[in-house]
Amino acid sequence: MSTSAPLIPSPLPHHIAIIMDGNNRYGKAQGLGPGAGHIAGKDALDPIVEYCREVGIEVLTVFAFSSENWQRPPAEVALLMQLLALTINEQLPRMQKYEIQLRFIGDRSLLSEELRVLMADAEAQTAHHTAMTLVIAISYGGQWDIAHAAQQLAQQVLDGQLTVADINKEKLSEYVQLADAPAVDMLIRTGGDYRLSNFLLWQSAYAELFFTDTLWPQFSVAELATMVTEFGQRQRRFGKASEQVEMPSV
Ligand code: M2E
Repeated sequence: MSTSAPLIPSPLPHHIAIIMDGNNRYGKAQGLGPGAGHIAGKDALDPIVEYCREVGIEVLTVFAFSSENWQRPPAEVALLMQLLALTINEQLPRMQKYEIQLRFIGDRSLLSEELRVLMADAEAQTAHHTAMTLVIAISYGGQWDIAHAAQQLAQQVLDGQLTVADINKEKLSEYVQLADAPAVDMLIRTGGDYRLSNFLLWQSAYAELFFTDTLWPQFSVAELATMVTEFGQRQRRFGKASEQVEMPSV
């Protein structure tokens, strides 16, 4: 972690989510071998985590592997799975040292037993940390998340623990991933596309969206800090008209 404390923008987002896109294009542009872009992408995360922890972001969630990524070439999927295991082992000592809670969201049934054990152990070893929460979305999709929550509620109705009338957005919010975390209030996508790509659809209902052409391995703390500053300056209306919302005091 750096020694000079960064200027802290205000108000801060409570929960930043990042779609880390651009690894493959970065690798090709740099003339690197297959998978090298993902390795560069892995290493790009550390300074971002460090900045978020230092300025006081409560939760940082990153999209490491989506439900749709299973359709990528088998060799790339295998490499990403290996890279995930390597990264968890690499990151765990840092999480311990900086008291960061490590959590994973996504459909674990599609993952290897080895990766599932590694994830569960990392979560158990860091569950008591309070400096910040780093969430890694692996085999995750927003539509899977909502369907998975609906399935659990339907089972509770069948089991007589719930009535159909009990099911509303508050109840559903208790069953989606990260139910105990603050809603995503800032969602960033690198790599130049303007899509949510099925990431945290429920949790990001009111998120401020930020897009950048920067490829993920080249995304810097400076660019993130600029975005976080802009977040603080945006008028946030939550569906109300401008006249109903106080402009933030200068
Ligand atoms: C990550 C995974 O493209 C992905 C390759 C693996 C590393 N990565 C990017 C991650 O997002 C696990 C942890 Cl513990 C941290 C970061």
